[in-house]
Amino acid sequence: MRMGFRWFGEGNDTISLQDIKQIPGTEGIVWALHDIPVGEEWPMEKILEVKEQADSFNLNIDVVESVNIHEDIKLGLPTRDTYIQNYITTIERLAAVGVKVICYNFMPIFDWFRVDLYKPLSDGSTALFYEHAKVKDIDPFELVNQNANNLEYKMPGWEPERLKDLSNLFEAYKNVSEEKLWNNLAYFLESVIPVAEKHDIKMAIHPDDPPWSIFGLPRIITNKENIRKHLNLVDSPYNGVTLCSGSLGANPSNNIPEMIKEFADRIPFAHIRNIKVFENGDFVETSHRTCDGSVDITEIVKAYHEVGFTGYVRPDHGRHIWGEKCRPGYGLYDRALGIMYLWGIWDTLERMKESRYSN
Ligand code: CS2
Ligand code: MN
Repeated sequence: MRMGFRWFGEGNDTISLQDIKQIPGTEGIVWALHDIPVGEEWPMEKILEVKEQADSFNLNIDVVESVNIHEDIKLGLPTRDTYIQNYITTIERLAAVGVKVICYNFMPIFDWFRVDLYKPLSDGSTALFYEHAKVKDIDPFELVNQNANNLEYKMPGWEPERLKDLSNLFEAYKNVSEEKLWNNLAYFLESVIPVAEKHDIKMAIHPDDPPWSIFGLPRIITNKENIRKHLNLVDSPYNGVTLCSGSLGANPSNNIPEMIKEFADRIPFAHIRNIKVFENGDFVETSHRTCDGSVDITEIVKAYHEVGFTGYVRPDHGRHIWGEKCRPGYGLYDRALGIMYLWGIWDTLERMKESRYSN
């Protein structure tokens, strides 16, 4: 597996490329141009700027997360063709600088959704927290405004220019059933996958987080059957999945090692992280260690090892520990610890494999 670390860019992250370089076994940054509004083409000079920065630390830029999808594409509006064209231009430019994987998601309006970004844990750290009952009852407008006003950093999908449009967006999604969202996804894939094939760049959809409908909005990338359905919409190695153990793991009936084995050759990129799921449906982010949460990280790494995974991987959200001030879920310390845990399991499995052969 090839380890990467998400980086939000110069001036947009508390973490430096030098910090990332010092995490053992980390080859690259997982990056994006976060200041380009969704739907616009990514300017080549800005892409090259990131490449130069990464090059100077000898870090690769092979994985982009995310090139976000304009709502008009998800809604299936006539204007989608312009946005798809812009998307294609961005794919071509990214391919030209050697990008290998583009992660994206197809969640209406919101990206990952939590109720509390700084839930205190018993060890004195804080972490992202999802409270099932609250999400069922709360008015999304109230919650979003609270969070948008309080945040030092923009949350993914919570960009102010989109939030002011929130009621129109909710209105527009009233006409979009799950089936329609599937059709709109198929339309998008049919346009972009041939381009991805031509330029040898893999498209990898991120599962919905949490993997169920919230606020009455459709969500479709939620479980094994639906991932299979997605992969079959356009049956190409360039139409893949970013298998995120934390997003899928919020539903305890999702068997992630099973998915890794079934979809092995369609997972160009993996997110590995743990969460603790409670009986009432709440969940909180924990350290990556298996015994700290509900997701069996050991079994997951073992499954990747068994299928001979050579794709890209990154740790995902971590807790905020040691007093670190950082983007919610994206501190240096807990994610760096996560990487060491993943390598610990991986290296042990490698050693066991070698000794099996030598005995
Ligand atoms: C996710 C998303 O992995 C993550 O951090 O929670 O924010 C993810 O980056 C996007 O959904 C991918 O498009
Ligand atoms: Mn993820």
